[in-house]
Amino acid sequence: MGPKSQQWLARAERRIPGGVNSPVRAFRAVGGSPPFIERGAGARLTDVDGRTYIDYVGSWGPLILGHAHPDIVAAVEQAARRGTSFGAPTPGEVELAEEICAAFPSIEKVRLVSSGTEATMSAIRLARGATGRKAIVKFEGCYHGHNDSLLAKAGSGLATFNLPDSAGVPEEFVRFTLTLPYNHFDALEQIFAQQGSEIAAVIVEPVVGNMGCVLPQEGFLKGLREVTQKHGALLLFDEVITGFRLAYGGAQERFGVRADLTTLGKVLGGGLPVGAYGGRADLMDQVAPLGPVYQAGTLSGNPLAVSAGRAALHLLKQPGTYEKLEVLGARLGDGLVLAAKEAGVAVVGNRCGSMLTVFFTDQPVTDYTSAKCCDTERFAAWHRALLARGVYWPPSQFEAAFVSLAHTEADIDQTLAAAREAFAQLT
Ligand code: KE4
Repeated sequence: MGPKSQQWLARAERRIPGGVNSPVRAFRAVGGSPPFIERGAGARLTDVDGRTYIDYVGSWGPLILGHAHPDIVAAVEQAARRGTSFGAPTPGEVELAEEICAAFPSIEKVRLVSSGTEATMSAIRLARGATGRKAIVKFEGCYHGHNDSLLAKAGSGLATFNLPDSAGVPEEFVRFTLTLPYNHFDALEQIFAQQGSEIAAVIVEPVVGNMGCVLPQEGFLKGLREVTQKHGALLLFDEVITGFRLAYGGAQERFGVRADLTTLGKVLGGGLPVGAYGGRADLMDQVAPLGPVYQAGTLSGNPLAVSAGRAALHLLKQPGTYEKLEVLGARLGDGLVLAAKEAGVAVVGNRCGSMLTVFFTDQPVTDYTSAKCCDTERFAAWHRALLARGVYWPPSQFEAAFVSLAHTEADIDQTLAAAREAFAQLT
């Protein structure tokens, strides 16, 4: 990290916990310190020391169109000139809601909020309010934001309720959360057989980004759909990462499974703060002011964020978008696995479209237990070597990397050259 970033970090740490406004940005998992970013343009970031990087974090998913896309910048500029926030309904929010419902057939009505956490917190509350049930099932390794009731980890036995996964969360707040292993359908069937009548919803990342990229095994999502239907529980797809990323209609379009409730964020905001939760009208009509489930937000549907989101979706709707992301994602993912093989480094590459992870292990990664077998020290060394060569890779083995429409094949090839050298440095 350059001298100016070091100065900024020292100054930041005096006033911001860890010097960052979100923990993963502190680079604790990979050692070293984070470069402080001055600007982004297309597929690249430039730090305060003038160093430029090819960016595969993409702000953790939102920047699928690359940084400072001219159409998005123009939309935000125009919106700002008309006022930044009114706390009153605007036509843009209606048009964005219509666009979301057109993209996701399972979403008949939608509420905009300002983050993914707000979206999942609200959707969980709605699921409980609509079903009158308390229990929520989640999966180990899936992250749905920092809602108290979801900062939970599996207790001693699968059927036992959870333990808090953060200080400050009373055990009572996670008493109705059940955590199961991802891709283990038998454990899910067992829980529903025992407690199905108490379960309000199952929340799942249909393709996981938060233990690194892990794909649903054949039949897993369809099984979730069937078992929740059978027991009167709701299926909640957390598509904050996958929505508009894996297809215009997200994982639901890609895998052909319809959720009862869906949460969105990241790409939906075009890089500005937007989250959303939506689903069947009979459920959404239970949300205030129509129904008894309360949820509110000063900046929900904010005109700037809405304008950025609408500009982003307009661009993503263009023909060929997801084919291009698939080609770039495959070039990068396959190239990285080959580069590791040629260097004699054991890795497993998981990829779905333009989201991917290089796991430093020689075993398949299908759930959190197998993800945790990775050699995180080796990943950290590889990450540092990439950064030194101008490639900005997510600073955690347990995060997904993202390719954008701004990346070119030349960028991918430059990345693969840097990766070959970084792998060689490990042996
Ligand atoms: P936010 O509250 O951070 O906007 O969204 C929470 C969230 C919900 N659901 C999924 C599937 C998510 O991935 C996230 C947030 N993702 C993390 C990293 N994968 C954001 C990065 C961070 O925490 O700084």
